[in-house]
Amino acid sequence: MASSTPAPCPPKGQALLEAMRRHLFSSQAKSASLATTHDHYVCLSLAVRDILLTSWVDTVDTYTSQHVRTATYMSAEYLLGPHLENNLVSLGLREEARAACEALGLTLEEMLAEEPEPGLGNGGLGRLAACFQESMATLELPAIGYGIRYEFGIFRQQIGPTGQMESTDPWLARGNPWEVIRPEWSYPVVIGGQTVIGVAYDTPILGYGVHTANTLRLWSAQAPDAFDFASFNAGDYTRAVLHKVQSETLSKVLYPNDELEQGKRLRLSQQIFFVSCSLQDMFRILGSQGIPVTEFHRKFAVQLNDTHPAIAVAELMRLLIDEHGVDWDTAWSITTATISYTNHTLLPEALEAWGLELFQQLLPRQLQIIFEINARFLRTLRIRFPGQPDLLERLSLIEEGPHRKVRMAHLAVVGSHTVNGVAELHSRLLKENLFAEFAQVWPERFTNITNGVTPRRWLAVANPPLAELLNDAIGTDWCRHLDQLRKLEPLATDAAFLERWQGVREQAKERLAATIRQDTGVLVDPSSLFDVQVKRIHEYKRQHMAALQVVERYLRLRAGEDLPPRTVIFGGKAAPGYAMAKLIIRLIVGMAEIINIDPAMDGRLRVIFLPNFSVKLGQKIYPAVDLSEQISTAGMEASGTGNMKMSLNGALTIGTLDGANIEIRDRVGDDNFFLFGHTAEQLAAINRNGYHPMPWLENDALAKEAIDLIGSGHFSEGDRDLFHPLLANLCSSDPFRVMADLGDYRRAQNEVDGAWCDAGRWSMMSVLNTARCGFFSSDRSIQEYAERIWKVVPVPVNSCSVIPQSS
Ligand code: GPV
Repeated sequence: MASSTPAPCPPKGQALLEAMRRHLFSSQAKSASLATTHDHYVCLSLAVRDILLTSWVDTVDTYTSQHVRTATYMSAEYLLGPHLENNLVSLGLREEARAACEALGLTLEEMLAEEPEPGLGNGGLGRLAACFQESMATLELPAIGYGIRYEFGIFRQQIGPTGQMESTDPWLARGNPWEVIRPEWSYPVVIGGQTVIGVAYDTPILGYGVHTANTLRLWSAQAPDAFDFASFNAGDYTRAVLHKVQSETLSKVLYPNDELEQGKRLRLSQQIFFVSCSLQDMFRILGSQGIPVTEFHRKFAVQLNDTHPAIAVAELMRLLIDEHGVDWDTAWSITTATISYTNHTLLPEALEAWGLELFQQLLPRQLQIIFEINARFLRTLRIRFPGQPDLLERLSLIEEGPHRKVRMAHLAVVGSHTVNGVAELHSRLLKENLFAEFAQVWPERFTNITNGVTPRRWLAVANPPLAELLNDAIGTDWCRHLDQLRKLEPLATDAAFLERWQGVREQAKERLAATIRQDTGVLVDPSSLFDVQVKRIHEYKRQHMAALQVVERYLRLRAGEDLPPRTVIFGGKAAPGYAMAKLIIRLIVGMAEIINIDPAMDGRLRVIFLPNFSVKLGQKIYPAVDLSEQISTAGMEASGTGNMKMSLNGALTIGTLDGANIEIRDRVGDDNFFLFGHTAEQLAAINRNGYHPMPWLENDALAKEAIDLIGSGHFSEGDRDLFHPLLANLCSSDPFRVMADLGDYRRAQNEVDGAWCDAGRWSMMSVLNTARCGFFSSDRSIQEYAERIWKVVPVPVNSCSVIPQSS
C-alpha cells in the first residue's frame, strides 16, 4: 500500500503459511484432516498476531522506558469491527495472506467471513472511538484506550414480517485470538458496599505502516472469590454463587440504547467499574515509573467520550485524596488539568442525570465528593455573579426538585479543562444553547474538533479496487495523508480516468447486489441508482421522511411518470425499547414487500432493508453508495460520520445543513451536493411562532396521498391501525419537522434524478467528492486533539528496539 509500509516479500507469505501450519497443531491441537474453516481462521489470526507482537512489545517498552506523556481515551463503547483484514493491511501483508490461504486450499475471503466482529458499541459514538484508536497508533501517539469487555455486544438484528427481532451476540463464544488476558492487572471497585474485581484484557491496535501498536484495555468483571465458602459449607449453594453471578453481570452486556439515558442501576455500575479500574491502572503505571502522584496530569491526559465516563471527575478526586493522601486543592488542580470532555449530542433525552438515591446507595463517597465540588463551584459563582440565585441553580451539579439528580454533563464541564463538540455547528450550538451559561463563565474552555474517519478501514480495507486506482493515479501517500486526495481534482475531467472510476464503482455495486440477494433474496440492478440510508434508526434521523419519499415515488411511477431506476437501501438497528423506531422499520419492510413484487415497479424501483447493519456490512455498503442520505432535522445530528465514509468513497450527498454535512458541502462544493431543508436557525424561528405540520401538509397533495396510502393498510396487509401512531404523530406534533422539509426534500430528489441521467457529470461529481474529503480523516481530528487538548507528541517506535533508551 503506502510507500512507508514494509515492502511485501514472498518469504513473508511463506512464513505466514508455516505459522498457520504450526498453530493448527500447537494452538488448535488438530490435524489438517479435522480442521474446520474456523480453525484455519484462528490459525491465520494467530500467525498475524505473532508478527504484530514484535511491534506491540516494542511499543510498550519504548513508552515505558521513555516515560512518555500519554493520552488515555475513556469510552463505554468501541465499535471495532473485525481485526484480521485491518491488521493485514496495516502490516502490508494482505496479498501474502491471500497466497498462504490459497496454498492451503482456502480463500482469504472465507477466513475473513469467519471472524465475529466485536460489536462493543451502538453506533457513531462507538465507531468514532475505534477510528480514533487506529489514528492515534498511526500517528505514533502514546495512547491507551480504556473500556468494557462486554461478553455480549450489540444485539443481532433479524428482520421478519413483523419487523425487527433481536438475539444476543455471543462474539466470544469461540474464543478471541486478538486479546491477551492480564490477570496481574486487576483492581477492586466497591459498588454499593460490594467489591467487584476488574481484570484487564488487552487488544493491540496497530498503526498503519509504522511500528506502533497501542493497547486497547477492556475490563472484565469478576467476583473477588468464586465461592462464598461460608454459605457453601452451610449447604446454601445458590447463595454461594450469587455474588459471583451478580458481580460478573457488570460486564455481561452492552446497553443497546443510542442517545437515550434510562437511569438504570447496572449502567451506573458499569460506568464506575470501568472508570475506576482505568484510573487505578494509571496510578499503577505512574508508580511503576517512579513518578509521584502529584505529577498525574503531566503523565496523563484523560479524554471523556461523552458523559458515560464523567464519574471520573469524582473518582480521580477520591483516589488522589483517600488513597494517595493528596489535599483537596492540589487534587482539584490535578483533576482539572488532566480531564477533558467531548460532548456528542444536544438531545435532552441523552443527557445523563442519576437519581440521588441511587447514587447514594451505589457510590456514597463519590457523591460526597460531588457535593463538595458543587459547594465550591457555587461559591465562586456567587462571588462572580452576585444576586443571581437562578443562574446558580441552572449551573449546579445537582438538579433540584422532588427527584434530585446529579447532572453528569455539568460534572464533566466543571471537572474539565477543555470541552469540545464534534462539528462546527454542533460546537456553536453547544455554546449558544446547552452550555450557554457555562460558556459565559469559562469562554476559553469550549472548542470544536470536527470528527473524522480512518481511511485505512473505510477506504483501503473496505474498497480495495478504489485504493488501487488511487495508488495508480496519485501514488500511495493518501492512506497516511488523506489531503493528498486533492491530486485527483484534475482527473475529474479525464475521460480515461473516469472510465476506470466507473469500473470501480460498478464492481462495488455488483458486490453489494450479491450481498443483498444473499441476505434478503431480492434481485437488484447494479446499474440503478443506489440510494442509501444506513445508521441507527431514530426519529431525528428521519428514516420515515425517506420512506414517505419512496411511497411518493411509487405513486408517481404507478401514475406513469418516467423516473430513472432506483434501489433504495435502508439499514440500521432500533433500540429494543424504542417503539416508534421499530415501527419505522416495520413500514420500510412493508413497503419493500409490496413494491418489490409489483410488476409495474420492475426495473424502476426496489426497496431493501438490509438486516443487521454492522461494521462488516458497512464495509460492503459504503463503497457502493451513489446517493448518501443525510437528512436529519437541522441542529440535531451532532456530526455524523457515515456521511464522511460515503462521500470519501465517491457518493453524492442529499442532505440538510446539519452536523458535518455543512463542512462536507463547504469542501466538496455546493454544485456537488444536493442541499435541502430548513436551517437550525429557521427551525428555531418556526418553533418560536408555534409549529404545526397541518398547513404544510394541506398544500401538498402528493404527501397527503402517500400518507393516506400508508394509512389505508396498503403496506400492512390491510391493517389500518398498524402505522397509526407514526402517521398521527406526523400529522399532529411532528416533533422532527418532517412536514416542513418534505417538499424541499422532494425538490432535491428530483434534482438527483436529473443529475443521474447525465452519467458523465455524475462521475465527475463523484470524483470531486472523494478528492475534496481529505479533511475528514480521523488522523486530522486526532492531530487536533493531540496538539490543542492533550499536548501529546508522537513517539516513534523503532523495530527491534531491543535495548530501549532510558531517560
Ligand atoms: I450521546 N452519538 C452516538 O452515536 N451515540 C450516543 O449515545 C451519542 C452520540 C453520535 C452522534 O449522534 C453523531 O452525530 C456523532 O457523529 C457521533 O456520536 C460521534 O461523535
